[in-house]
Amino acid sequence: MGKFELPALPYAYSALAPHISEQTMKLHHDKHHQAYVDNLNKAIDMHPEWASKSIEEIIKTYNMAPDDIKTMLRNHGGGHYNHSMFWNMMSPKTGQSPLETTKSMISAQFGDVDTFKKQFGDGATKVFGSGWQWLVLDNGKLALMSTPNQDNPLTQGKVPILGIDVWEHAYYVDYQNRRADYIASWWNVVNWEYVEKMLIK
Ligand code: MN3
Repeated sequence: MGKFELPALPYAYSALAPHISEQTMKLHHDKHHQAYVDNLNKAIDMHPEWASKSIEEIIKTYNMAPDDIKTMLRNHGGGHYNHSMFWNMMSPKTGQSPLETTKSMISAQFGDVDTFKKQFGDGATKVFGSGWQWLVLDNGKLALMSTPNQDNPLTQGKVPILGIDVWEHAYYVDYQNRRADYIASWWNVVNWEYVEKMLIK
């Protein structure tokens, strides 16, 4: 039984290489993301009244869930939601630049794209342990934030626009402990077309 399913990767496992290897993508998608989906479904099976909720509703309201599944919904619901986004935030069409609306919103908030990348990268470097760095919409304005573990900005009423997974499982095979190198290389695979769609909708 289970309502949530692992979405297929929107490109080949090898499509982001050399920035992210085929091996990392296979482990990350087929093992880690699958485990979040499986554990989320276990939680739903324990309290089937939660089966009618969308993943977004779960992320926003897990705090109201019964105590025995609250943490499962937070961690595994968040894991499923974060990774479903993350695959689409990257593209095999490497070397993209921010498109028109994105560029002007970034410039308004951060000065210019390079300054934004520096601040986002600094935030991603500083996430202690496992977590995510995000670009979010907060009351219509772009802002940076990080979240621990598999928490998502949506829980705090912010809209995630772009995010990087800085759990070691996202980069250890390719970069070992060099998180900063992973972040620097990750910019090559950012799907700025996705970001633009998020900002103009
Ligand atoms: Mn991950």
